[in-house]
Amino acid sequence: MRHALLQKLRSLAEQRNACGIVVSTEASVFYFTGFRGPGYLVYSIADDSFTLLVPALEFLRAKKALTEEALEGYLDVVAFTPYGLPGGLALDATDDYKLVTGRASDVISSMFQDGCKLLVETDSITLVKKLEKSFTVEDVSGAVEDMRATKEPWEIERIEVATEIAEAALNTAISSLEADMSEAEIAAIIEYEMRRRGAIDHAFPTIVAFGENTVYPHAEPSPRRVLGYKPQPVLIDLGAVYKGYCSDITRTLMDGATTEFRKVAEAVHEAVYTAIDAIRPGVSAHEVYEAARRVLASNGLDKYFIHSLGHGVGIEVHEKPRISYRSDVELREGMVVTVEPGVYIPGKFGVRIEELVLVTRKGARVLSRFPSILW
Ligand SMILES: [Mn+2]
Repeated sequence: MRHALLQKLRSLAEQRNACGIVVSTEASVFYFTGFRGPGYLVYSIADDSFTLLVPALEFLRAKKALTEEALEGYLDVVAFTPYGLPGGLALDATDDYKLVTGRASDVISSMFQDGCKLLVETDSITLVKKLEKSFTVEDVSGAVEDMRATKEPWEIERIEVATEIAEAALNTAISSLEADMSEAEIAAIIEYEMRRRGAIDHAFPTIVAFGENTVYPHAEPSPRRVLGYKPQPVLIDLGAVYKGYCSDITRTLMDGATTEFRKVAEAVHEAVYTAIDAIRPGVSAHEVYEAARRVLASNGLDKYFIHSLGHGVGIEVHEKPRISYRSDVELREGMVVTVEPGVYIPGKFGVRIEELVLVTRKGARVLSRFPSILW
């Protein structure tokens, strides 16, 4: 599985005539190694070797991750500690325990010849500044993001399970809705249900909004706002993390929907599916955005659509590609993206419907299965 991804890193180093690569964002280290935590994946062209450099306390967990991913022959784990461990190490008797003293940036620097070109994927300016003292540093964050944007079949399977978990939790939450329940209680039910069903975490703090709170795209669930007896719109945006991969879906419902709510919700629903119909490999992301916007405009609602249409979903809940009016990214087979137009009418209510979609060879496959018309 993942050794094919390591091969892509090796090719990148070769193409750019570099002496090596350092990958250091938690999401990308996880992508290439299956280890989630602080660490650095280092590739050296000179000895054609991959090293996962982790703080001493993470050593055993990193080893375990590599065993689980069948990466043992491809990648060495080395632990570092800035000042050494005063009590010595119970583990240093084992053959494979490698501990080096020094800061990560010094350990990395010692692996390469001064002055060579080093490719770096990081969000740490400190690391870049330190490496720049000895090497020509080239940022490859964009290239790594592009690799991650196209999903392997095993990644898609994980996203599908994360979606099933979120939808099961959503189903429980909707059936639990009662007049005396608060937004926070519904959010708590969702988070509990996702964990109970195998999610390791939520992909982002669950959004539950009732009534006027639905006008905020990122509403915060309140323990004081209860549903009550009067018909109210209910907006729920949730996602689970399963084996490191996220899901992301939104539904807006209303029991006893008003005519005005129904009209807006139907326009948003049409916008979602018109945009999904526009998805296929080779199409520009902004064209998909425009397809949704046109539907809202023909209903006089486009001025209430105040965010982008969607985003890539994978190890991170927001990753490449962005689907906005400015995005000229070409969609490719294997990308997983959200399609989530929303209409937020100040002082009244908001409606957002979000589907999770896989770009296929011919078009799009909607991964989210939960009914989208709930009024
Ligand atoms: Mn989203």
